[in-house]
Amino acid sequence: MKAYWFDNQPGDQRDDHDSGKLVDSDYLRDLGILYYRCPSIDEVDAIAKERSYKNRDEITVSPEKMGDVYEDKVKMFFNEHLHEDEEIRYILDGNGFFDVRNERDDWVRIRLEKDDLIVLPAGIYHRFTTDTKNYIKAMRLFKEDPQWTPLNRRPEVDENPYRQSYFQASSVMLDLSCPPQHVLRRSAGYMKGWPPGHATCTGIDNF
Ligand code: KMT
Ligand code: NI
Repeated sequence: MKAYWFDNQPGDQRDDHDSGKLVDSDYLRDLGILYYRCPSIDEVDAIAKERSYKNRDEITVSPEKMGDVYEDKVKMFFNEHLHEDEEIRYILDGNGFFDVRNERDDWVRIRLEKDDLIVLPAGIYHRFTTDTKNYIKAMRLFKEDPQWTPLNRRPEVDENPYRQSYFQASSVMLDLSCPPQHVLRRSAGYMKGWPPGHATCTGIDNF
């Protein structure tokens, strides 16, 4: 796993788009994202059990497997969307990128490889793409069936109750007086966990 700020440069979605500015796993946690390295399926099963997951499937995203619909599928996965439930993705082979939005709508790009597992919280806006090797095999784990649907971003989805609760939880650390180029520091009372503690602007440059 490697996480960094998306460079917002034009080009193929499958290019790295690496701004060179890393994002650490504490920051991912503040967004409600959990990351685990799972060299065996036992660890995946344990996480799934603890978080009450009931369903799973496997998907191979590649031109070999998908044929003519591959390009359309990859474009579809790259539409910004959310789910009304948590989603777990466990990478079995190949590589891919999950892009996730922070509270300011900046993109964090998370590059995943074999044995990486991420948990995306309900209500977080995200999108997915393969990389230039055009191959990933992943296990998708779902809590329930009905909420598998991706809800593409649009004004009424911004008002969705799952979006609203996610946004409120993740914005706890947002100090609106802090310009984006400055580092936010969490309050002394900050406890590890979700939602994160309050934060204040340090006046120090981010990058
Ligand atoms: C998603 O949520 O966009 C996906 O599940 C993409 C395919 S999983 C590698
Ligand atoms: Ni999704």
